[in-house]
Amino acid sequence: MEASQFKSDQYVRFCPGCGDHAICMALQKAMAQIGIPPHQVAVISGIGCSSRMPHYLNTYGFNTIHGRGGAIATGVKTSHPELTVWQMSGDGDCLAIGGNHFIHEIRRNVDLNVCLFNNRIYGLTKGQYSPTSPKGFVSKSSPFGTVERPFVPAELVLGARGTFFARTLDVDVPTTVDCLVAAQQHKGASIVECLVNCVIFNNGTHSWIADREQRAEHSIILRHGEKMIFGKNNDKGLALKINDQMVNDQMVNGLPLLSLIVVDASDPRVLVHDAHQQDPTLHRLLALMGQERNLEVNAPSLERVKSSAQSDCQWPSVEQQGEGLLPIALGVIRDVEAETYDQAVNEQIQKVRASSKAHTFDELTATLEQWS
Ligand SMILES: Cc1ncc(C[n+]2csc(CCOP(=O)(O)OP(=O)(O)O)c2C)c(N)n1
Ligand code: SF4
Ligand SMILES: [Mg+2]
Repeated sequence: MEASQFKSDQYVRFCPGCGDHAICMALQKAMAQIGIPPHQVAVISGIGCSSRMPHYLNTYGFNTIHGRGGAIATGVKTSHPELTVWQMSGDGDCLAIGGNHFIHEIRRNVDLNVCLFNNRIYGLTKGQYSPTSPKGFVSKSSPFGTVERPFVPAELVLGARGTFFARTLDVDVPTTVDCLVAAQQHKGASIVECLVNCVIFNNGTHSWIADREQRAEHSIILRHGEKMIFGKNNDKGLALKINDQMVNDQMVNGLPLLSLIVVDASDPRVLVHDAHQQDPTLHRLLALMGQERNLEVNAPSLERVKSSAQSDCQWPSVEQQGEGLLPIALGVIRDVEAETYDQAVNEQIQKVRASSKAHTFDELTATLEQWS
């Protein structure tokens, strides 16, 4: 199929330069690659700039109410399991007003594909801070800087026992397409965090990895079965460190602390990515890598990190480096199997129907116990 078959005839109202344009294009490409015809696809959203996405995709669609896309998408998938259901949601829509629906669609493992557009701002309502804005962020609704601790979406997904999590970047369309295709192939709730730029109200929010010169040094694309290698010369790798030399200080309930470190790409300790590992310990470490720079506007590690960037990304030795210098993970971080809610509900309905004495309303009132 062609991407053009998934393009609607509607005028695209995202601002020129908005990262949502690129994700829209990646969605059309991914849908064509997946090959499920438009009439078997439903795209559900809440409210926000990113939630306008159903207008631009030539599929069934419903631009619903703020924060409720997850509840409606759950209903669509459960009542029409034959449909492929996507949910489009912003960081405000999904993590503020819709936070409760979000965690429960993940916990239930409803077979949905969720694009979480994280521009760390409320775009549509003109620039208020969101649950992913870093602490200290100055916005229309926080003129003196926020005093709140932000969410790391990956942490929330894994905390809700998520079975699929991927992270991608608006300016990297090929990786976005790969993540979207993998999300659709996964049976269960697939969350793809799309890091998007709001050129009007939060320009450059992801420039640490979005800027072409910095991206190779500051991010890593994880691929199942492949070595965790990154850097503009592919000269760095990720390895696991157990703080054995500090065991006495850092033992937690008898367990040593685990951390990821950057080593030379040729080091035999370089890890191979296993997205299908049920145990989420390593997925969590990978998903949280480099995230402390997203937590605070003036994160203590940032000055150090910035000065290393200015000096053309001179990475310090393993002994010198702190977690702030680990790259941000992109690609599919977790993809594990588990029973889905929609399948379980429908199997239960079949089972109850098969053993029930009443199959019509008349039979129900005539043969079974009645309530009034
Ligand atoms: C019940 C309700 N409360 C508040 C709003 C106002 N509102 C509309 S969109 C939005 C936030 C949008 O931010 P986000 O979800 O991050 O999407 P973006 O525009 O950044 O893509 C808010 C607060 C609303 N439409 N409905
Ligand atoms: S306000 Fe921001 S998020 Fe909304 S369309 Fe414009 S650039 Fe995109
Ligand atoms: Mg937003």
